Amino acid sequence: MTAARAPHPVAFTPIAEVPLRVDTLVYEHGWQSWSPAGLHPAHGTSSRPHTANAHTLGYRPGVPLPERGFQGEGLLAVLPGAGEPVRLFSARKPADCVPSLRAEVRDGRLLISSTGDSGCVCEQSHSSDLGAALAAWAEEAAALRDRALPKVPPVWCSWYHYYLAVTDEDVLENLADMDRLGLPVGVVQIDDGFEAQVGDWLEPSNRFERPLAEIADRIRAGGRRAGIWLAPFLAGAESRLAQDHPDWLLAGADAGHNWGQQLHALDVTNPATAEWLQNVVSTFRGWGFDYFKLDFLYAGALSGRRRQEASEVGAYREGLKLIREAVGPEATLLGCGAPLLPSIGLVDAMRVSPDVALWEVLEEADLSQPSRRLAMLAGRARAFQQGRLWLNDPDCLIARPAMEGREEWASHVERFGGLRSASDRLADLDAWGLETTRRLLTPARTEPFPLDRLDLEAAPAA
Ligand code: 9PG
Repeated sequence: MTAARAPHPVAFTPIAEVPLRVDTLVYEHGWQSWSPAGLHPAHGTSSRPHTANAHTLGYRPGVPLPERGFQGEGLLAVLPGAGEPVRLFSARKPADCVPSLRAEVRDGRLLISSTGDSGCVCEQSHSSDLGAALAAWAEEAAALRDRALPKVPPVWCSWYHYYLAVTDEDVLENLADMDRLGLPVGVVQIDDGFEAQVGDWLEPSNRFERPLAEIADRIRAGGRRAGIWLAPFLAGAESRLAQDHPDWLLAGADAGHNWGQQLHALDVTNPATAEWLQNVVSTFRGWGFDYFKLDFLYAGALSGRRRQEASEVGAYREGLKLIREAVGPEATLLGCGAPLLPSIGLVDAMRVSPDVALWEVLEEADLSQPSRRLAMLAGRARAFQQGRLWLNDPDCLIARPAMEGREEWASHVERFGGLRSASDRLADLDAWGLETTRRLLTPARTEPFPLDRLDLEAAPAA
């Protein structure tokens, strides 16, 4: 457990007031991939983290949430009531400044307030259709993207069966099974677990006997692309990276706690850190990997004392640009745990929800935690981003019998992905699992998600 830090004061300035009616709704868009997003009755209160660490890993780090009401990060909309136009508040220039936007009930009205100066926020009035308003916003924001959305083949990912215990043998077993079963997998992506430590990416864990370059060769020999998971802006306190190069770490920042250790963020404005980062990703590229699941990206946008003057969003975008420059235009970049608005234009695909889980935790959950139901809520609330900002990654299909609610989850993936990936040990699939995996593993859809299918439903008030 990390000790909770006293949040530094963050100033909110009122920017609008909306008369509150019984049917007034608020659309709240959280900071990063795992943060909640959804539509709520305006008199309610959205999800809150249960611990300081859950705040850092699932919400906007360092920015406190209001006691009651809502806080969108760079994007918040109010639906004043039947027939009234949607009022959409957003970052004017998401590559420069992403304001936090609050909606709170005050004296029978809904008060909207924002961080940042007035140049940072803008308000647009749209039709009374929320989906159309969000899609129009995304189409405008997509001006930051100067590459077309790439054709990404269907992906197999090691995470949701093997988790951290993945071995090179496991990857090869599934590779053989893809051929045996004739499954249309085009990218084999090794997830977390191959590395000695988070941060020490070029040192293998002792579960990998063969060099990663050899695994990539084996994957590519079957005509597939090789993919790798990295948390490029993180270093675990136990990593050699953190121990040998304390000056590469972002001073005064708390990147949270995971893998049984405190996490540090890297300061990519330090030229030595930038050089190391580019060397890591180009080494993987040289080994034959050209699909990168870039995870825990929130660490690149933490506040702290940087070597060179840069805003949080500016430093984050610089970090992603360094990676793109090193891997080249042909590689696919999938963001995960990633600040959403700050990533626009810099990733090809984006995880738009918390992790799916094999079964539901029954206690009333913080909405950023792994869960099928919560992944569906967030994935649906961010469906408008598909094909506009990036390829939406709804998270992997899990189709083996052990997956609770697998039919419902498969329908969600089929409807909302975007990127298509599957994460079972293929030998565990029964007839239904195999048929469903075969059917859902299509190349990523690049078309914008159709507006008439953005049926956002309001969640009951907390
Ligand atoms: C690998 C995994 C998988 C998964 C990612 C990410 O502590 N946390 O809040 C936490 C959230 C998400 C998470 C891990 C931890 O999962 O989304 O697909 O790649 O990392 O470690």
